Amino acid sequence: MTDNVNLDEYDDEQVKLMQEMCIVVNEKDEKISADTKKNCHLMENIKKGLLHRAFSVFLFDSENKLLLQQRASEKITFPDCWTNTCCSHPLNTPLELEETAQIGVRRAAQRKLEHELGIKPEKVPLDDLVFLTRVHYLAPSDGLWGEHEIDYILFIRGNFTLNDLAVNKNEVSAVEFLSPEELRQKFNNPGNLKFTPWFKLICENFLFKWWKKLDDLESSKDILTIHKL
Ligand code: DMA
Ligand code: MN
Repeated sequence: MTDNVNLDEYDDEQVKLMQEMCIVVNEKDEKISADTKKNCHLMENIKKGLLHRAFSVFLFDSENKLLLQQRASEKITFPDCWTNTCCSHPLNTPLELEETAQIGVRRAAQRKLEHELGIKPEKVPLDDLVFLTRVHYLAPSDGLWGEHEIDYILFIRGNFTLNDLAVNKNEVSAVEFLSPEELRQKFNNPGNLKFTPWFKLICENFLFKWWKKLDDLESSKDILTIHKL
C-alpha cells in the first residue's frame, strides 16, 4: 500500500488520529486484517476494495429528538458536514474486536461519545446502546479521501440534554436536537448546509421509520443482514 500522501496541511490532532488501527473486513464483515485509519480512508485503496468496520450512533432525548452534530473544519474527511450524533471506528484491540453481542463496537461508541461530545460513559451504559443492523456503503469525500465501511447502527434513548455535553471543538463545531419534522425541513431547505453521505443514506432508507418506533426497537432489529446501500 502506498504511503506517499502528505498530511502536513491538515490539523495536527486529526493527523495523529490517522495512525489509529482500524479493523479491515470482507463483505461478510469477517475480520481480514488491520490497517491505519489513513490507509483505510484513501480513495486509492478504497477503489481496490479496502473495507473497514465502523459505527454510527443515533442518540435521542426523552422527547425523541435526535442529536445531530456538525463536523469540525479540522476533520480530514467530510469537514463541516452535518451528521448523526457520533461516528467512528472500533479499533484493532482485543476489547473492541470482541464480536459477541456487538460488544466491541458498543465499547468503541461509548469511548467516542466521550471523546467527541464529552458524554460521560455512565450516561451511556453499554446495555443502553441498541444495535439495529449493518450498512455497507462507499462514499468519496474530496477525491483523495473517502469512506468504505460496514457501519453498525446503534440507537440510544435517554434523559439527555445539552448540559450533558462538553463538545470537543477539534471534532465538532455545533450540535442540535431535532424532531423528525425539523430534520426533514433541514433536508428540504438545506441552504448552504452539507450533510454526510452515510447520514443521508441512512435517513433515506431507514431512519424515519425506525424513529417512529423508538418504544419498540426490538421490531427494527435485523442483526444478520448487511444492507448494501
Ligand atoms: C467514521 O466517522 C465512521 C462513519 C460511520 C463514517 P468519522 O470520520 O467521524 O471517524 P472519526 O471520528 O474516528 O474521525
Ligand atoms: Mn471510516
